[in-house]
Amino acid sequence: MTSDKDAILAELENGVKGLQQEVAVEAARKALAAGMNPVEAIENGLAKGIREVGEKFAKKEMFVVELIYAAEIMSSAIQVLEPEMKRLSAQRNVVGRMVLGTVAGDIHDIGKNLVRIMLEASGFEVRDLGKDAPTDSFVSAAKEMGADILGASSLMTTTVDVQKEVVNALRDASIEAPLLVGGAAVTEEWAKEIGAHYSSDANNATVMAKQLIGKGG
Ligand code: B1M
Repeated sequence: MTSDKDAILAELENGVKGLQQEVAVEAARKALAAGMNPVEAIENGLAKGIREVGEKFAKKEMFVVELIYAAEIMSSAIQVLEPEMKRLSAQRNVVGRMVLGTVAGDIHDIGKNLVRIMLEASGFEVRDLGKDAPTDSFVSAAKEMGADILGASSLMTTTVDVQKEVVNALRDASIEAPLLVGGAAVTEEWAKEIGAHYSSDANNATVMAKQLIGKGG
């Protein structure tokens, strides 16, 4: 049984890093058929593959077009897993309202989309600003929807500073809702330094978000 699971995780990882869309998508279907938790399939399979692609890209062993294709493959496999993610943590009552986006200058949105899926599944109404979201849009969306909490994702060392701009813009607009930050370039120390709250992954983001709005268990 464990070896079946390991084989599926390896196929998920290899489908992404080997740029084989059918392998990754088929492995996602197999993961569901085998009763695997979709979050585990993403974290221990697909995400391992895409991070390896990122390392190869950094070492100039892969081209940007391959990076783009690997990201597309990952997204299409996530689409297969998404309904089960939602079903597993489905909750009817709205626990809170959240504005979420990838900061200006940054177009990475796979992780942010996972965070949105998990938040929605655990009862949050989410206003998704998408990627490369202007700092002002965090403020205007928070006012419009009466957000209880905001979230800003950033994947690059060159765009983490923009999270600080979001903190400042919220403060200038007298918005007191907490800001959750995450993404590969973000650390707990950075979050503390800018007066935000850190979350390491999509699962943890839902736990943190609930705690921050006083709905944590
Ligand atoms: Co690019 N990229 N990329 N990229 N990319 C990185 C980030 C990089 C580290 C790769 C590398 O060189 N090793 C590097 C940044 C280096 C740096 O920091 N300075 C890099 C670069 C340089 C670039 C370009 C500049 C490349 C170029 O064009 N020359 C360009 C950026 C353009 C721009 O943004 N202005 C670029 C483009 C792209 C693609 C479009 C091809 C694609 C993104 C597609 C997409 O997102 N739709 C891409 C990808 C795929 C990556 C890597 C390989 C993988 C990112 C990913 O999807 N991971 C990445 C390498 C890496 O991260 N190690 C890399 C999987 C995902 C599930 O994890 O996003 O970390 P992650 O999300 C996690 C947690 O971080 C957390 O939860 C998620 C799930 O558990 N989380 C949050 C995320 N957001 C959160 C928010 C929260 C809480 C938790 O609260 C609000």
